[in-house]
Amino acid sequence: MTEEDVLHFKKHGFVKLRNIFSPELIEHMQKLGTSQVSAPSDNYGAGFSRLKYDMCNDDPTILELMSDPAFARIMAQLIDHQVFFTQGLGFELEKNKSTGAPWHVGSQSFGYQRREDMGYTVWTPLCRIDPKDQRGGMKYMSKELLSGEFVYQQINLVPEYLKDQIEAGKELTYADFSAMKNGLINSPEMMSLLDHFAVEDSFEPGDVLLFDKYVLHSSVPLLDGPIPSRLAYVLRFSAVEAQYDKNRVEQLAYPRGVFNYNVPSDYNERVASVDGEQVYASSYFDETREARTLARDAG
Ligand SMILES: O=C(O)CCC(=O)C(=O)O
Ligand SMILES: [Fe+2]
Repeated sequence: MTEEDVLHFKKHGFVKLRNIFSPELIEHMQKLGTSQVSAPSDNYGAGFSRLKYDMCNDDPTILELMSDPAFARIMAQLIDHQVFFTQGLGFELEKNKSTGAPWHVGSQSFGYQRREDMGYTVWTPLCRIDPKDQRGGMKYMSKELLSGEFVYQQINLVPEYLKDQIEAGKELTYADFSAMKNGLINSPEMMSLLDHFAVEDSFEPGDVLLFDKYVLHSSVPLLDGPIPSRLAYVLRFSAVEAQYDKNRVEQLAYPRGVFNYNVPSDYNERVASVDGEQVYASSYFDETREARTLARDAG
């Protein structure tokens, strides 16, 4: 990692880092992934062939990584404040089939914290990604050009609007809700605009993309070629000082009841309970708090 990487991350909100994870760890993630991802059970995540939320949130090997001096040092150089590992996820794209996730921000994965609290993702594809050939990676937008922070606000307007519409007798479907939520940044015009300015990197196994929660990003479908499917292992991190946002959690949960769909995780409900409480201090983490915390004294 170079000084340039640090500046790139500060400026754009994302940075691709080479050779971060060992072949052994990649193999471990592959094993975890292959055994745990499963076909989406309903609308949520339908763009993926298989996915899994809460994939090994407490896996000992993954937790060991947090006290790995080299990894902790890299994260500390890039991120200005103390963070802790919250959640693991797996996303699989099938060749010539899966569309993955459209343009979005981590409004679900960081749904438990306030909009202004920081969250970070380490996205790790478990196979080679060549954006000039078979593709299958991700594309992302520099925060300097367009920050996705407004999407957290926009999405949080939807549940109350939905409720009022339903109370006024409108019949709404999951598709209507989905369009209200994702339609704005995935309209043909906005998609063309984002696609034009997006960055799509190449990856070798062991390389990662670090991005913060305001970075707009989208899956890139896996095209024809020798790789049958692409699995990515995803680590989420939260700032230690982040506070529980109960209203956000309830807003996110509301449409689920209405349209009877399942988000593949109840993490946001479980992780804390009192509005404004420090998530890191919640009893949910009593057993593993130390193990999840990235050391900052590693230099
Ligand atoms: O792997 C993908 O295609 C999507 C991953 C993603 O959206 C995320 O990690 O936040
Ligand atoms: Fe995402």
